[in-house]
Amino acid sequence: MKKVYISMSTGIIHGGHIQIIQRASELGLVIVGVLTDKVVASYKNYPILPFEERVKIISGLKGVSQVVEQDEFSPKKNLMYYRPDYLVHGDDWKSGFQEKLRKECISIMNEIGGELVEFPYSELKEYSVLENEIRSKSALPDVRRKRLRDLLRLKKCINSIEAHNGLTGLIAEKTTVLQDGKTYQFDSMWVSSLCDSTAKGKPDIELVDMSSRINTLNEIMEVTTKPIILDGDTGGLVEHFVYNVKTLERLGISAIIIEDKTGLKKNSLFGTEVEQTQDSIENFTAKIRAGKKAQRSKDFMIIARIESLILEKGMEDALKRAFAYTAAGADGIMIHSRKKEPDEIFKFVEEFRKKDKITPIVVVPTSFNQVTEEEFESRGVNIVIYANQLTRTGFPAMQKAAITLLENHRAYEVDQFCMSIKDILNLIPEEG
Ligand code: SPV
Ligand code: MG
Repeated sequence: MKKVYISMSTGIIHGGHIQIIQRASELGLVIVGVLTDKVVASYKNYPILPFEERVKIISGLKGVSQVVEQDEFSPKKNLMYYRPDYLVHGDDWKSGFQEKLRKECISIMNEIGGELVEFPYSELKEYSVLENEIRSKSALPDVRRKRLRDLLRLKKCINSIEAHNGLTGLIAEKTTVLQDGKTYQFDSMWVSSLCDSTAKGKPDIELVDMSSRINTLNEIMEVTTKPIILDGDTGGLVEHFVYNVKTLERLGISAIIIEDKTGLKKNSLFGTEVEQTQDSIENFTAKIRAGKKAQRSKDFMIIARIESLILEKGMEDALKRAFAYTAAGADGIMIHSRKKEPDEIFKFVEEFRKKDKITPIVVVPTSFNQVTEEEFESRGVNIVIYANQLTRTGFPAMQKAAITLLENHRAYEVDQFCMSIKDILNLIPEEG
């Protein structure tokens, strides 16, 4: 009997899946490679059901002979091992980020003397409406809020990219890269105070108030499903913070990071060039405790950000604060630095991890930007935030276009930098 291989990630079985499996079983014994949770989370939303459940469901389907684990986005390893006669796939991977993978699979199948069989995706189109509907459920507050903790359980280190409006939210949500058989997407979004303020033409001094920050969050949440970490600046007055915690968790925000500064907040990357005052341990721990007490859901995270290194108060002060903040109930620690070299960040992580192996550590490598996520992970960091790169690349591109228009008194010269009208019209498809 011939062997047929299919990859599956779904947790919801609909008629379209049954149809593919039935057709595949007409070709031979069907082996289904079920994608692990980590792989599913790396190219689309966090799986609706855990791997073990998906295996049980798929094993029970008529026509499935064997279910195996697929621990990479590319089925390459399994194809080489099981050497099927047919690889079955929907033809929707002919374009988009999977195009490269398709070519690779064709050459593997040639190598092992097998063949790729593609089913027209158009026949399954009605099911994509159903899938979108199910996916949109992950944007609901209770589901989205817990995603950050889910991801932290699934991966040792996750990343986060800045988003400050619907469009940057969509970039954070959808950008996918396929590299060496693995897929990469951003795990979460960081709603930066710097970028939210900059987008409004305002300085980053806690001037953009919480109502306006919530408008930004809503705009992003309306078009995305990934978990959100809010840059909460100092958290404001304790009396206000407790209300804001409740509002944010009700919205479905996963975490707020508050920094241990007081008075007029200035951006940390100014360091000691401007006057900035660090809060006392006593006050800041009281704020953390009040926030944790106010919280209603179990998933929401309050992460304490330590400014000791930014303000040149020394490593000992940073560590003392870190342990005081976790003792007060902080769900994570963000350590910040504006040095180009990562040494003080690494030292902090090393010392903190000697006493605390579990509290998530967050870094924002804007200055120490040579360190890869893999290296941060190996040192014990759990969240890497790319805090401002979309704003810092988008702004000069727009400025260049504006200058070029003024210089040439027409739009012709700018056209070479522009996406096509067709692309901008199709950038955001209408739902339907
Ligand atoms: C932000 O993105 O607003 C931050 C990170 O707070 S930093 O700008 O590095 O202080
Ligand atoms: Mg900020």
